[in-house]
Amino acid sequence: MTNKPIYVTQPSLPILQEYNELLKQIWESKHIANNGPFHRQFEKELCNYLKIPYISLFSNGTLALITALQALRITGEVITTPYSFVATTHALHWNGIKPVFCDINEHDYNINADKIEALITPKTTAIMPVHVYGNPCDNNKIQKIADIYGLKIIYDAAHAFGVEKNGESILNWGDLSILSFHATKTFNTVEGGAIVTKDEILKTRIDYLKNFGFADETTVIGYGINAKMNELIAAYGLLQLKTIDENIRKRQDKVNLYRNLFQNTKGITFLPDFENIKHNYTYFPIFIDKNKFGKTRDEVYNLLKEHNIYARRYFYPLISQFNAYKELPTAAKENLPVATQITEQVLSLPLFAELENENIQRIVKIINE
Ligand code: T4K
Repeated sequence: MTNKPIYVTQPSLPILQEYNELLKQIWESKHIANNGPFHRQFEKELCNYLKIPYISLFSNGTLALITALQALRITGEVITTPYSFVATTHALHWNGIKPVFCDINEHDYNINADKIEALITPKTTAIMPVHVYGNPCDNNKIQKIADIYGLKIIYDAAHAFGVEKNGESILNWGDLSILSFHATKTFNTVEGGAIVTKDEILKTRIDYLKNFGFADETTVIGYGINAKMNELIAAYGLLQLKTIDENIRKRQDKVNLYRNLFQNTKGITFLPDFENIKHNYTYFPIFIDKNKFGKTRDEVYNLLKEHNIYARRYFYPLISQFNAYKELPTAAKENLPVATQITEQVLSLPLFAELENENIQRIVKIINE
């Protein structure tokens, strides 16, 4: 144990010598971008690992979200959650779509499916839920509403790499799911992202759109963008797949240790493992009720900082509280009572595979005392 700063996360990296070997191959072939051999292999291996039929790789999760909305030609209004990273709603804005904020559940902090229907208008074309902290949304209810009203579903599954329900990937839910492979995620490719689809033709469309819309040298099928993953990143990702299971196992041990150490702390709650779910342990958020705990979330956040420990308030403020969105009719706090309460209580504690148990004990001790 040292007194080095401890951040909310620290990326796991592939073994440098192994990466050098793959880089040598790239240097020899000179194929460094645009659907090269490592890119194709990475897509194939991800499909196997994630138990999904098709995936399109992206340079980051935000561009994957923006492109997913383009691919399905989503317009008008989209119902989404305010309790997420701001990229979720920004992707709507970049498509000229009006976000409609729906409150979250009290048990998992995902979009409250019972409140979606009341927000549907003639302009609604889709629902964009987020599997926040990798905990699966209530897909059955959301899909039923989408079917009745003829809406598309795009899951922001940025946190949900490898998450399964009853042995099946939750990435197969809805029309499309997007992933983030950012440095701060359980599975990282430095930066990166993906769109998961069950439809081969839709995958082709997505692949065209992420490459300027080019279907061939002279045909452009739409307003494409450049959002491709390059070969250096795809090779890095292939190596990350070798250690991801071990990485998740280590994270699970850390989460269990935190849970044990906090089990008798009055005023601090955390999310459980949910039944029949294979979790990926990307975050460890705690929720601090100041009336029962005696200190506010921000007091705890600042106290940890004094000890060189940098927890993060994922997700505070709510997206609906940012200047860019706060004037929207559904952004009012009265419409979002659960999200408004949770955003004031949340603190994501440091969690990564190499985090030492002694440091977890130290973090909990600082908070408990
Ligand atoms: N949808 C959702 C629901 C998302 O959560 C996100 C991203 C997206 C969409 C968009 O996906 P991407 O376009 O990002 O692929 C981070 C990440 O940048 C972002 O990817 C993530 N969600 C969000 C929740 O968190 P910051 O601003 O908090 O990250 P940063 O740079 O402050 O990093 C946190 C800590 O991690 C640092 O204090 C130290 C450590 N760190 C970070 C990096 C980048 C390292 O040790 N090494 C590193 O290289 O946003």
